Amino acid sequence: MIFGRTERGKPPVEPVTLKILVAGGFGVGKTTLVGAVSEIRPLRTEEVLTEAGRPVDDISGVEGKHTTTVAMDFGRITLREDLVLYLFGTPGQDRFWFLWDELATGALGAVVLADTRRLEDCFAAVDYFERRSIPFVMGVNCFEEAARYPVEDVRRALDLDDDVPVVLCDARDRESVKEVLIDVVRHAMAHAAERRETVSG
Ligand SMILES: Nc1nc2c(ncn2[C@@H]2O[C@H](COP(=O)(O)OP(=O)(O)OP(=O)(O)O)[C@@H](O)[C@H]2O)c(=O)[nH]1
Ligand SMILES: [Mg+2]
Repeated sequence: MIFGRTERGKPPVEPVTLKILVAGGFGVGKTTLVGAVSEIRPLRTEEVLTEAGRPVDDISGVEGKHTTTVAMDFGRITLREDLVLYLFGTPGQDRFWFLWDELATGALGAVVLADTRRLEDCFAAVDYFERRSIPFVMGVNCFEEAARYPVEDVRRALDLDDDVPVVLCDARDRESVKEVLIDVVRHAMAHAAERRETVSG
């Protein structure tokens, strides 16, 4: 190595780093998703759901849940030698909405996770990204206990545009989550190219 050059004379690859948000309703598996793919020990900000929080934290449908994200999840995954994603998981509860703008700054795209048993919980996240023209992919986290629906039914129920990818996934499974993240990058790239065309054309 001489001043950053490898023996073969090629400069070392400086990876492109992209910021991706992982959003969605309370308890849909955002923290699980970041933890499943991150190659660094994910940073978590979990707090115990307490009796005192019961009036404000609606845990119906996620009774088995004992902790919740209060600021963010952070993880990293190298998709290719020259492409690294930084993942930012948002808090799922309404009382943490004030953090979203901070987290969304500079994001290339997002995954909105949904649980078909509580589909309406992701309306707010969908709305948020649509309003700001941040490209997102809808990831349907397939919990064993939940009924399976065709992706087109989910699209219709959420009134998503035709170009928004809807994919079934398992937030606990590294390969499955990787596929979703690749979809986000592809979708965001297509979105950016389209925007450039609109501006120049
Ligand atoms: N069966 C099943 N359980 C899952 C799956 N994904 C997450 N879980 C479980 O669901 C619970 C909630 O997951 P979290 O990852 O904490 O959800 P979250 O979206 O980060 O929750 P908040 O930060 O509180 O909004 C945990 O107990 C997970 O183990 C899944 O795909 N299948
Ligand atoms: Mg969480």
